[in-house]
Amino acid sequence: MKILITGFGAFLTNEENPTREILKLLPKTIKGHPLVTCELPVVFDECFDYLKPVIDNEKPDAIFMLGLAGGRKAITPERVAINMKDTTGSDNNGNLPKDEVIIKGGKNAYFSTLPLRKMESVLKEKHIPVSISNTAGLFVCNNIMYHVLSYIDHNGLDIKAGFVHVPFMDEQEKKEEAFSLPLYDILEAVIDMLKTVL
Ligand code: PCA
Repeated sequence: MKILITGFGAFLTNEENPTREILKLLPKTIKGHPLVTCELPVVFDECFDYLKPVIDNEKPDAIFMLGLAGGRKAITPERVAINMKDTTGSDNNGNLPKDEVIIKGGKNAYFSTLPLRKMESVLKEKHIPVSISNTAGLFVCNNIMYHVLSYIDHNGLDIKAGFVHVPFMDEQEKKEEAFSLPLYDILEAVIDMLKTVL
């Protein structure tokens, strides 16, 4: 079973992104199962133009997408992606969509097909803060999650997919009071969640 893991780099005021670091630190395999990583541009819709050929070439069995949600106090597996773009801060290409659908005529929403409760329980057992989130926001993370689940649906692909937001890492610059976790704790949490997918 092959898992494709995606992450993002810098965006808005975040000069670093723990998900980019995680892509660099992940092993090449888990229990003999290959992991493939891909850093995506923080740009509405282009993020999927970039990822689509990788999905077509790699033919993964699962797509595990990661992004930073600075300010959150836990690892948050996302339940749902919705067909909407709306933001007050621009993406890395200056796009500032307001009340725009992602795909005209597309379904309103898609649910994650990752094992959310299992992912939650393995992290709870290790006392890593975790909670299932019911909104991935309306910025680029929701955008990539929606595109990927829509692509899988429209092409009848046998691929499990979903998104997980992570909090700030201790190692990055942020407002002092903002919650953060050590990068290696986030990495361990990601590996534990990947094991539930395998
Ligand atoms: N987080 C942003 C986009 C890139 C990232 O890591 C988001 O939550 O939409």
